[in-house]
Amino acid sequence: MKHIAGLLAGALLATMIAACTPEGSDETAVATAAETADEFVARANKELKDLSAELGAASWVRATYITDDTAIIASAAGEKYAVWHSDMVKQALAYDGQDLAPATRRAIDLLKLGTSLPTPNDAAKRKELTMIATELGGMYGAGKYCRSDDDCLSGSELEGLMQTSRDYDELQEYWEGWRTIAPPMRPKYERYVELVNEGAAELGYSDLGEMWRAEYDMSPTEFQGEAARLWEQVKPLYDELHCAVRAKLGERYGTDKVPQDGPIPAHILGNMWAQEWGFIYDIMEPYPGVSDLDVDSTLKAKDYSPQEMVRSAENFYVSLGMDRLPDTFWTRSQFTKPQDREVVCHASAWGLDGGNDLRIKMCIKQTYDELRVIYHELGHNYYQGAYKDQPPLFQGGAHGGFHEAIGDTITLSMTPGYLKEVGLVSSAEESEKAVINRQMQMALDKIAFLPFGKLIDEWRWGVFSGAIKPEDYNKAWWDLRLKYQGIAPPSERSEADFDPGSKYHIPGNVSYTRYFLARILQFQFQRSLCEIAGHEGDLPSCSIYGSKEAGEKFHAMMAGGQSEPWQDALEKLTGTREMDASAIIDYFAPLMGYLKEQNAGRNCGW
Ligand code: X8Z
Ligand code: ZN
Repeated sequence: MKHIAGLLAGALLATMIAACTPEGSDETAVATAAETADEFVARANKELKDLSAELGAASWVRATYITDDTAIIASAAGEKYAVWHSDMVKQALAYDGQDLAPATRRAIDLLKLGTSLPTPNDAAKRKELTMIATELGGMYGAGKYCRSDDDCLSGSELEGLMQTSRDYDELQEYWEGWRTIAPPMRPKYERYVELVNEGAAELGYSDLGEMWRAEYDMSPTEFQGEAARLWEQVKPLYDELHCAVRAKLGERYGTDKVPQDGPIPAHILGNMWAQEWGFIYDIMEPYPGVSDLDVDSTLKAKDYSPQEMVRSAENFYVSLGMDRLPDTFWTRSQFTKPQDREVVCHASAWGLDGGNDLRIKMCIKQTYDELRVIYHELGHNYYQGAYKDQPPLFQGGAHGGFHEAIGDTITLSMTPGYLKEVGLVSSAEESEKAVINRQMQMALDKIAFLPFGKLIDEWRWGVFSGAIKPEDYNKAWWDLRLKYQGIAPPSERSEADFDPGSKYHIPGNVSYTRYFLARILQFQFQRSLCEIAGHEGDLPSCSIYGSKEAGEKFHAMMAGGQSEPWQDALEKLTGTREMDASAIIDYFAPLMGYLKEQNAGRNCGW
C-alpha cells in the first residue's frame, strides 16, 4: 500500500495498485453517516483495488516508455489517486477516538500512511506536484552524459564503466559526467520539497521525513533512535573495511591521490555512488587466485540469456516450495534495455492486479552482480504474490526493510556449494583462505553499503524538516558522505551541483532507510532459516536451497503482508521482536579477524 504514489514517479515495487471512482462522484465524496468503521475499511479496500489497475498501468508505461505524453498520463493517474487518498483520509477522521477492532484500526492507520508522495489539497498544487515527481523520475531515467551531440553515454553504460575502469582520470570523467544530469533537477526538487511537505502537513505530520519515519509501528522519534542504534552496532565493521580498502587503493593509485589519513576519493570504489564496492574485489582479494568464484565467466561461456538468468533465480524460490512465476511475468516484464526509447533502467519489481500480475523491470547485463539483483527483485515478487490474498490495505511488506530483505536473504544462500550445484562455478573450495576471500567479496557489498544506506534519508530528513536549506543541499550531502562513509568528491563541488539528484531514489521519491534495515535484517532472517533448514556448521556456509521447511516458514511470514506489526512478523520467524545486528557481526567475524591483522599499525579513520 505504501508504494502506490511512489509508482507514479517511476518507482519500484508496486506492492499494489488500483483505479478509483472519479473525483467528486457520489461514492467517494460522501462518507455516509451510517457507515461503520468496518464498512468504511471494506469500501476503502474495494476502491483501492479498483484504483490500482489504472495507476499501475500508467506507471508501468511511463517507466518503460519515457515521453512527454506518458508524463501526462502518469501524473494524471497519480493525481487521481492523490484526490482519492486525501478524501479518504478526511473521511477516516470520523473514526478517530472510536474503540475499534485492532485490524480495523490498523487498516485506517495504514490508509493515512498510504502514499509516499502526499499532495496538497489545493488542486493546482496537487497537479503541479504530481507532474514534478513524474518529471524528476523521467529526468533520471533518460539522463545521459554527452561529450558531443553524437557521443553520449546512458546511466547504465556509465555504471558499467565505473565498475570496470581502473584509470583514475577516466573514472573521474564518468563520475562527473553522470552528475551533469542533476543540476536541472534542483529547482524542481526545491519546489517538490515545499509541496510534499504541505501535503504531509495536511495529513498531520510535521514534514515528509516524519511521515516516512512513522511507517515503522513505533513513533517517528523512536524509529530514528532505532536506526541510530543499529548503525552504532555495525560501525566498527565498516571502520575496519574502510581502513583496509584505503590502504590498498593507496597502493594502487598512489598515496598522493589516496592520502592515508583522509577520506577515499568517491570515484575509485567501483560504483557510481560508492555505495557497494564489490567491483574492486580484484584490488582487495586477500589470497589471490584462491577459489575464484568466477560466475561472470560461466555466464559468458554458457551465454546465459537474461531469461535464463531470471529462471535461475526463480528455480531457487521454487526449490523452497514456492510457485513458479505466472506466465504473464515472462511476457510482460522488461528484461533488457529497449533500443528505441528511453526507460528507467533502475531495477524494480511490480505487483500489479493485486499481486496476480507480477513483473520485473530491468536492463539485465550478463554479470554475477546483475544475477544477484534478479534474485533481489524476485524476492519482492514472491512477497507480493504471498500477500495477494490480504485485503488491499494490508498488501505490503511488514515494513519496507522486510520487502528489501527477502531477495537479499536468498542471495546469502548463493554459497560456493550452491553455485556449484547449479553449474555456475566448477569448483567450490572451502579452505580457510577461500572463506576469507568470499567474505571480502561479500563485505565489499554488504558492509560498505551500511553508512550509505543510513545517510541518504538522513539528508532527506534534514531537507524535509528544513534543517538543510536549499542553498546548502550539496554541501550537506557531502558533509554526510564524509561523516558516515569517509569519502570525498574527486573534484570541488558547489551549490551549482546537485549530486543527490544523481542517485535514483532521490528524484524517484523512494525512501531509503529500508535498504539499511534490510542489510541487517537479512542476516537475522538467514540465521533463523538456516536453523529451520537444519544446517550444521557456521552461517556463511549455509544455503537454504531446496529446504521446504525454511521456505514454508519464510512464505508464512510473507503471507501476512502488513496485516500485523512488523515486530510480530519478525518474532514468528526469528523468535525476537527487535532488529539486531548481531547476526551480521557474527557472520563476518572471520573477515574482521583478518582485517584487524591487516590494519595493525595503520592509522585508521579520516
Ligand atoms: O534500488 C535497489 C533495488 C531496487 S529495490 C535494485 N537497491 C538499492 C540501490 O540500488 O541503491 C538494492 C540495493 C540498494
Ligand atoms: Zn528492492
